[in-house]
Amino acid sequence: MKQTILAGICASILVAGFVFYPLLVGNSQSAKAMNVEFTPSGVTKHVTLVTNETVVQVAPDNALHPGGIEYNAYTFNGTIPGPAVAIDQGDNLTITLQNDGKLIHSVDFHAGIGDTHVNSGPVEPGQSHTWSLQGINGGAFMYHCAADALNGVWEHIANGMYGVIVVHPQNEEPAKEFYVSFGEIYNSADQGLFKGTNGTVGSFDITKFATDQPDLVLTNGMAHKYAPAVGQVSKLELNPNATVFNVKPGELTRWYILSPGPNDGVSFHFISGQMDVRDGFNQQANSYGTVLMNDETWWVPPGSASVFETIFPEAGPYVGVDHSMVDVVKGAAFVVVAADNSTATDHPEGTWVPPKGSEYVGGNQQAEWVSSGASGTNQTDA
Ligand SMILES: [Cu+2]
Repeated sequence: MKQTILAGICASILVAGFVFYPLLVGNSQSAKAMNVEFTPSGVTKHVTLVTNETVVQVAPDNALHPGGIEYNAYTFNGTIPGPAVAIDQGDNLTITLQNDGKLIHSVDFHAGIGDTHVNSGPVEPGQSHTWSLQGINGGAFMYHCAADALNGVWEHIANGMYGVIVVHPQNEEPAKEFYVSFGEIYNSADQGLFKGTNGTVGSFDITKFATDQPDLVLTNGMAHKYAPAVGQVSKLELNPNATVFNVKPGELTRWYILSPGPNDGVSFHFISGQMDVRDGFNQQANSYGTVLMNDETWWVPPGSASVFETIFPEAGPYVGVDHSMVDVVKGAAFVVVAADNSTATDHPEGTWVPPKGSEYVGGNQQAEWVSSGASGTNQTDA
């Protein structure tokens, strides 16, 4: 009976994909139609995304997951998530999708508008495809694999094929910026909390997926990646190799929070902090938008990214969490330490985003860019 229900669900999604896919092909919407004002920069940047199937460690060795957990992931550039891509509003971005894997992969860039700018279309093993989009709206947007014209898109996202693209608004203020994605893992080998997988490398579990029972919620590819421990009197070690976020008390910080799902969103909150939401959909102030000031918790729905700004006024610890508590247990928390000795470049691994005006395109990745017709160069970020 359960199999029948699952087959029905999958068939429904497939039918929806087939129905909607032709509607996505064809006319592009213009920036004018979106009522957005910006100045084309004349800059073209280029990023290469390489797709593959890769075993990734998704949970550290701790009491919750004895021995740690490895998983048969699908990846952009070998990691969950893929590289954080950043351009400035008005830039053009040329994307090359190169498929080094054994399965059909693709990519869908939410920052673009119009099918030919958003979707690569299916790229078969050994093939590549290059296309471009323009950064029209400022903000942070998801990109993800769309599999073979949506057939299997749920599995490819659940297996790790997602990332963020930041379009820096033309009126953006300088700030120390960080990127964190929260993504679910549905693992056929995971026997649950305090049990783990006993060394088995599991794969996508469609029953757990269809019944909304993720085993883990990853922060930039690993549960509790940036959370060393919980508890003061009774301490539970979460990750002995964790790195934490460092900021100066009083400095402006900006957070790009990606909620790739595939099913659940993120109730984002800073313990001991409040934040301003900069999602850009309220244009009453400017194209950047000033939506909510001094908010406590903000819902980032699955399939989107939000931009938050906050100042940590006092020295000491703060914690960024998905305030859905089951997700905290499954990995969705990270530690921020405010201290005067923090520097501008002391970002934890995987959290750096090329800032506005940067010559770099991808965080922690080789980046290529072509400016106003000048020749491209290969760069590696700091
Ligand atoms: Cu894929």
